[in-house]
Amino acid sequence: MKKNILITGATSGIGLATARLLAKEGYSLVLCGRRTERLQELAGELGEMAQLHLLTFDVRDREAVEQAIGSLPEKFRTIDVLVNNAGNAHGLDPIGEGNPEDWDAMIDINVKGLLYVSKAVMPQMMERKEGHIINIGSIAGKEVYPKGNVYSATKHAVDALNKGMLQDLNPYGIKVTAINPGLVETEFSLVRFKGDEERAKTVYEGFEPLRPEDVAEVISFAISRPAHVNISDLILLPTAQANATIVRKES
Ligand code: NDP
Ligand code: 8X3
Repeated sequence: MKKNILITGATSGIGLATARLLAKEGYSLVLCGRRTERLQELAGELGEMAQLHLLTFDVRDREAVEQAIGSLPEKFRTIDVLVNNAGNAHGLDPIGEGNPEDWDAMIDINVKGLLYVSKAVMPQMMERKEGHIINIGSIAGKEVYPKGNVYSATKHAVDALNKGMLQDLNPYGIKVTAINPGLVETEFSLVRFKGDEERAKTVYEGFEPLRPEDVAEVISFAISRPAHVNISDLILLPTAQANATIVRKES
């Protein structure tokens, strides 16, 4: 039987592209996000290809996370793969000018949200001594770039949690994978710049960024490795990007 995969942040960008690809590949999917309408649209698009279940919750709300994942029907209750993808940057400011509400949002979503979802899913994997957790980190979790301060701190936390999960879940035979992309053109910058489309567009101008589908292919590859192979930590960059600060742009 094909694996059952839970994806957070399936309403947009990397999560959406991953849902589309994995549905095509015949996996059964639990698709999560806050925007119910988008989830329903996606179900309309993918429903004939794959078995789907939709969950609407905010990863910041621990009770809602527990309730949603606890309410999964029998058919979807065994989660073989968890893709911890939900997350965003909020703001891009020097630390002294940063907005504490943005800091709270990033810490609550990118770090605490990832923990809450993992906590709701891990016990059944530990019981079965089988499973796979894929954490979407970032190049910003490996290096810090100017004004990236708190976003980068949250992604460094994801990097640390990935390492911690690798160690603590090792006795249970659970695979743990971090995929750390560089610049991917999604709604990420639109969210970071609070809906400013012009500013968001400039982030991806003058070079060819990753497409969300590029990341989805790597997620699918990690999932489809044989039982004895685990991709533990992977950086994926557009060819034009050397690291967190160097991007070759055409002027
Ligand atoms: P998008 O903004 O396109 O997608 C973000 C997804 O996260 C949406 O589906 C959104 O769903 C979900 N999400 C955000 N906040 C919450 C919340 N509070 N509760 C539940 N779900 C939430 O961005 P990306 O696809 O680019 O981002 C996906 C992941 O990839 C993030 O972790 C990001 O940090 C990481 N990443 C992105 C890179 C990039 O350059 N784009 C590079 C490296 C890493 P909804 O709003 O419906 O809840
Ligand atoms: C997203 C990549 O460089 O915009 O994690 O922070 S970056």
